[in-house]
Amino acid sequence: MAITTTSPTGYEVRRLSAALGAEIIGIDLRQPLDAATVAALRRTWLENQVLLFRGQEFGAAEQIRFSEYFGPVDDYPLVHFRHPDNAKLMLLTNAPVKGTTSTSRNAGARWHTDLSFTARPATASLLHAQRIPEIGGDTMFANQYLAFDKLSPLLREIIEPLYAVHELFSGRSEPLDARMLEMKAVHPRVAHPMVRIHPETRRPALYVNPSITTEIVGLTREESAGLLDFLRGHSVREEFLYRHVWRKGDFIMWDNRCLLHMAVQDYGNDQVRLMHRTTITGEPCGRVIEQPGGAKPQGAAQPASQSAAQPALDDAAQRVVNDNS
Ligand SMILES: O=C(O)CCC(=O)C(=O)O
Ligand SMILES: [Fe+2]
Repeated sequence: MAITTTSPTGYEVRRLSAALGAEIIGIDLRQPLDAATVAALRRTWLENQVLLFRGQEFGAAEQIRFSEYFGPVDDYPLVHFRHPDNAKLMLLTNAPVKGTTSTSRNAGARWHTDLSFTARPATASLLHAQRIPEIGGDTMFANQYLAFDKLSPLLREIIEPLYAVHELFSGRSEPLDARMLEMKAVHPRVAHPMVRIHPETRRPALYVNPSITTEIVGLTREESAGLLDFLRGHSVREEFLYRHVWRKGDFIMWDNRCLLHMAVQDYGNDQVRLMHRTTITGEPCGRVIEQPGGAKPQGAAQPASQSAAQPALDDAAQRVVNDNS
């Protein structure tokens, strides 16, 4: 495939790495876009998973307007990350916020996909670089279509029907503070398919969140740990990656349904990094396997998921729930 191509609506597309990503050249996001351009961008995004627009000097209103071309903008459920002046915007920074230590200063520091602790994981996340350290503070992305394709046919077949449990804050080694415990109570555990059929491209992608996937439904803890360990390493092999070195004014939109990402926290607090994030609400995916407060659901598991082809949560799922109580 050529490195640079021109879209039918006139913008240029320059590929960012062999694995994923495209820079869009020739669009000024301070202006509203027409429907044909939005449709073309959506196609380019689905083909490349990450879109990069450089040199975009716009404010919250323009970021929200652009985000809404791709779906409803979420007022982010992790409330402590919300921008203090605008619930549709997340503020990610290591600088103090209104005179207090920023709660988002360590956000996204491990490989993950956004909002997989809910049954509507984010479709897209969009990040606008306002202030960038002189060096460091990159963001890495890993293509999970490729991660799935590069498994052996037998392992693909084995994991295709499986579900895994995603649990908010489960990967943290430090004790949870009161606010986190409160958030955990309103976000019960969710079982997601380990291989997610992308709702738009219909391509299968590995869907294991290295930060918060705790176990595979129906396997013993030992079996589960072994397989998840392997998949955590496999899912971020070098040839699946793009690493973005930010410049002020860069605006990136990524697809959480087929990518992992992480913020590289290799800079000190003497250097300010400040990003504005918007999040697009996702399609229903997976099933809640506990109710808020940790209670078990009555009767059948809650409605599902990516397609009719996905099996319902069975007795094995219920056993995992019980084992954990
Ligand atoms: O700050 C970054 O580079 C990414 C943070 C993150 O995980 C996110 O915005 O979802
Ligand atoms: Fe994230």
